[in-house]
Amino acid sequence: METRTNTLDVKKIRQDFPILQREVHPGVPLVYLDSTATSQKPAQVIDAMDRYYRYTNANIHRGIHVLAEESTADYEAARQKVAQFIGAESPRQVIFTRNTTESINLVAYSWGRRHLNKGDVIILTEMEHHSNLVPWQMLAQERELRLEFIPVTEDGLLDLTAYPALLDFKPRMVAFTQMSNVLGTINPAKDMIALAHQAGAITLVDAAQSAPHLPVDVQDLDADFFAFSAHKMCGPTGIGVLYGKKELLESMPPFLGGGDMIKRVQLRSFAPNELPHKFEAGTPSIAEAIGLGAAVDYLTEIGMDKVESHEKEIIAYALERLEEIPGVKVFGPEAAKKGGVASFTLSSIHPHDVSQILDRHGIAIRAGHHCAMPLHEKFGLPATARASFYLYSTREEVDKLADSLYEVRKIFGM
Ligand code: 7TS
Repeated sequence: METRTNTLDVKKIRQDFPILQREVHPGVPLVYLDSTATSQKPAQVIDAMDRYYRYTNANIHRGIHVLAEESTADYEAARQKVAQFIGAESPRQVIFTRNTTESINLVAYSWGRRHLNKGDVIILTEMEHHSNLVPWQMLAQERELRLEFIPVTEDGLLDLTAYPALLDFKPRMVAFTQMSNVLGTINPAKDMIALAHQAGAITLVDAAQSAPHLPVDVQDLDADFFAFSAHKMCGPTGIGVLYGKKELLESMPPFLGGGDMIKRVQLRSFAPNELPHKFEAGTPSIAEAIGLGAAVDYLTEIGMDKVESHEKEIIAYALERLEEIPGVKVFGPEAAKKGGVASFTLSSIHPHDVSQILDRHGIAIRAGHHCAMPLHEKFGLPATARASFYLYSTREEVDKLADSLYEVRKIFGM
């Protein structure tokens, strides 16, 4: 069994993930190839949350008792860890939200409604997840804004030759994904941001797929906003992050109103709290923040550069194995330009049927439009099957996927 790549001791890593020890049918072990949707969680994360509920549970920022103080300290320590993980100058620039979707909605709602007016232009790309499309569409409808799109090439890359002409429209915002959840394409975020800034635009990076899989540094990127979810990076559901530049966050009105986000309240008015609390109304996801902190510790100890190289090896091998299967077409660029995502079709077999047959072999993939309907339309497809990989994925699992796809062909008489 080939579980060690040049970079990671995958066998050892897999032992950290209790779910990877289970069988999904009698005698059939789980082959989890759906980490783009959500990653599995190591015991280190599960235990940190369990410990919190067993020994520390209390509401934060309010009680003057031991549990409340410990709980607050743990929650704020998690914020500090996240700040360090993404290279933020200060933890005050790290806002805890529910997920990437909420982070982007926060920016569209609060920054967008404060700063954008009729006729203003927003640039997006054709490969965006619905989370980085619909909030801008809602804002555009309300404010009569114009949305423009960087096209995607046949190879699944952004057609950046079209970008300068779009920047001539003097957009106010350029929002794009750093890694596509369908094509796996890694976009040149730093260059795209620099060009956007030269044109006077603010930038938002959808890092839902990049932060879990690549080393990221918001200051090096010079990103204005940067959004991601804990559940895709070994952390729990229910917590995400919005990073923002301080002066931008300070220029924005609160998103939700309620407890914790205020400094002072009178019957008819309020004064908002300091960053980051201004954007964290109500009791937050405390255990989840602590779980995210543990996930950051876990990934940091392994090393994001190693996670990235491991996935590069796995995706290169996966493309090699998939492309040898007659009838398989994988979408997106060559392995060197993408992360661990392989979306494919198998002849005219519906991806749901492919997924269902793979499930009999314990293989979990996703089938559908992966919340990127416009991108699928561009390629003239209602759906694709998608296998995605993470730090615990092995070459042996890729082999099982390939072998099972031959089975699918056989079942369909090919
Ligand atoms: N942006 C990208 C690029 C994503 O891949 C996803 C989730 C989101 C935003 C939204 O993240 P959420 O945590 O707010 O839901 N992508 C997927 C996926 O590909 N399959 O399931 C969820």
